[in-house]
Amino acid sequence: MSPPPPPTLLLPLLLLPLLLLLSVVADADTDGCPNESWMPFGGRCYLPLLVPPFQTMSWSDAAKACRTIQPGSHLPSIHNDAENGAIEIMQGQTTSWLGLTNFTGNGWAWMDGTEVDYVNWGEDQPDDAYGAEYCTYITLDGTWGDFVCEEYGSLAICVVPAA
Ligand SMILES: [Ca+2]
Repeated sequence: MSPPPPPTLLLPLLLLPLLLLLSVVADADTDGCPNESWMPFGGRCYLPLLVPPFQTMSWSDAAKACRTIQPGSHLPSIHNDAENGAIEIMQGQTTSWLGLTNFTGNGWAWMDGTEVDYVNWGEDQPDDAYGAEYCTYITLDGTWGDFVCEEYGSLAICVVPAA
């Protein structure tokens, strides 16, 4: 019969199952997001719709796709450089729609009702170049442009507040 392990080894041996259990629980944690597909960032959860049939689409189709995939989710509002940079990374080699619209002609408003406290317009934007540029997208370099809403050309990134 072997002697019992010294006390200094006993404690780690007893803690090991507890640590394993905690790591499993941590893996299952979605940081308040609907599921593991959503990326937690800054108290919100992001889901780029990158797979077919969700690729580039019109602004209204993108907004609808978000509502369909997760009730309460919407196109992103952006309030600082960090959020702008995160979306720029998530969208990869495409552009994506933002939740910033000017449907009423009375000024730009975020669809989630948050204050327009940050903008990152590209040079000469918004320019309403086609006369009905009521929607906004984020370009490959992270700057924003106004654009025709029904143009099929940008990605949907859905956002929902973390629970
Ligand atoms: Ca424009």
